[in-house]
Amino acid sequence: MKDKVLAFLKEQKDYISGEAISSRLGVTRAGIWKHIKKLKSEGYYIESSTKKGYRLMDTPDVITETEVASILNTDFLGRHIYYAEEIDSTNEKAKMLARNGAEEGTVVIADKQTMGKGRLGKYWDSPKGTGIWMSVILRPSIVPGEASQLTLLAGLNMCEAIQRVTGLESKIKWPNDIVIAGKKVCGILTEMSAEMDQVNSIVLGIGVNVNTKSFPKDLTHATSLSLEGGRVYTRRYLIKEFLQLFEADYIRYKQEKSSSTFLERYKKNCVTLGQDIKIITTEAEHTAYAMDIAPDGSLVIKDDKGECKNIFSGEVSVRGVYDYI
Ligand code: BT5
Repeated sequence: MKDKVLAFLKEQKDYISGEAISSRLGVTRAGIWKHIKKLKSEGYYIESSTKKGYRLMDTPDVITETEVASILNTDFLGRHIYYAEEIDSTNEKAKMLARNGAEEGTVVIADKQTMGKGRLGKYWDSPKGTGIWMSVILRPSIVPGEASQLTLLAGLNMCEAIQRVTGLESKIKWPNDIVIAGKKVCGILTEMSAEMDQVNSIVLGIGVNVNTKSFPKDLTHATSLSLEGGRVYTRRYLIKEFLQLFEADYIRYKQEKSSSTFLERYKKNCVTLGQDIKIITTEAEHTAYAMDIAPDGSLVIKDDKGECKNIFSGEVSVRGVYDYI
C-alpha cells in the first residue's frame, strides 16, 4: 500500500487531500498518514498542509526497492531487492536469504548498518543515508578457489561505475579496495557457502562512501565520493550503473569460465602494480614488489630475496611502502 500511495503522489502535479487519497486507494486517513510518515523516513520530501493536503516535492536520494527497481535495466541482478532502513549487516541478511533458497541476483540494500563488517573481523563504518551498503547473492557453478575472481570483477565494475557516474579517477588497490587520491572510498567483503568442489552461494558485500562528510578519527585513510568530487551524488544511479556493468561481465565470466574477459581492464585500473608494497599478515610484515595479477586473481610479487611468489587475498593486507596505497 505504501508503494501505491507513493505512485499516486507521483502522479499529482499539485497538493492532494488525505481524503482524496484515502477514497481513491480505499484506505483510512490514519492509514494514509502512517504510509506518508514511513515514506518521509525513507527520504522522500513530502510537504503536508492541513488545508491543502500532501505534495511530493522531491525524491532526493532514496534507495528503497521501489526506487532502485524503477531505474534498473538488468535481466536478473536486482530483480529481487530486499531493502532495510537499518540492519546489522547486509551480508548477514543476504547469507540468511541464500540459506533459505533466495534466487541468484537477489540484492540486499540498507540505509544504515549497525554492525557493518570488513574482512577478518574488522568493522565497516556505515552511517545512515550517506553510503551504499549492499550485498548481492550469486550462485555460479564454480569451485571455491575461483570465487576470488568474482570479487576482483565486482571491484573492477564498482571502480568503473564510480568513474562513469562521478567522473572521478577511482583506482583499485588489490584485491578489492577502491581508492581515490590515495584514500579508500569502497571496500568489498565476499563470503561463500561451499562444499569441497562446488560453491553453493556467494555473497558479495560492497560498501561505498558516497556522501559521507566526516569519518571516525581512526579512519584516517577513508574518503567519500562527495569529499573528492565536491558535490552530492544520488546513490541509486551508482547502484544502477554497478549492477548493469556487473551483470554483463558476470554473464560473460560464467560462459567463458575465465578471468581473461576482464583481467586486462582490472590491471589497467590497479594502482598496486609496479609499486613497492608492504604485505601484512597477522604474524608479520614484508616488503615486496608488485609485478602482476595472475589469471586466478592472485598478486604476483617479487620478494626482498628476489623470488617470485603468488599471494592470495583473504589472509593479507597490502599497503604502499610510504603511504596507504
Ligand atoms: C573491507 O574490509 O573493506 C570490506 C568492507 C565491506 C563492507 C560492506 S558494506 C555491505 C556489506 N555488509 C557488510 O557487513 N559488509 C559489506 P577490509 O579490507 O578488511 O577493511 C576494513 C578496514 O577499513 C577497517 O579496519 C577500517 O580501517 C577501514 N574502514 C572501516 N569503515 C570504513 C569506511 N566506511 N570507509 C573507509 N574505510 C573504512
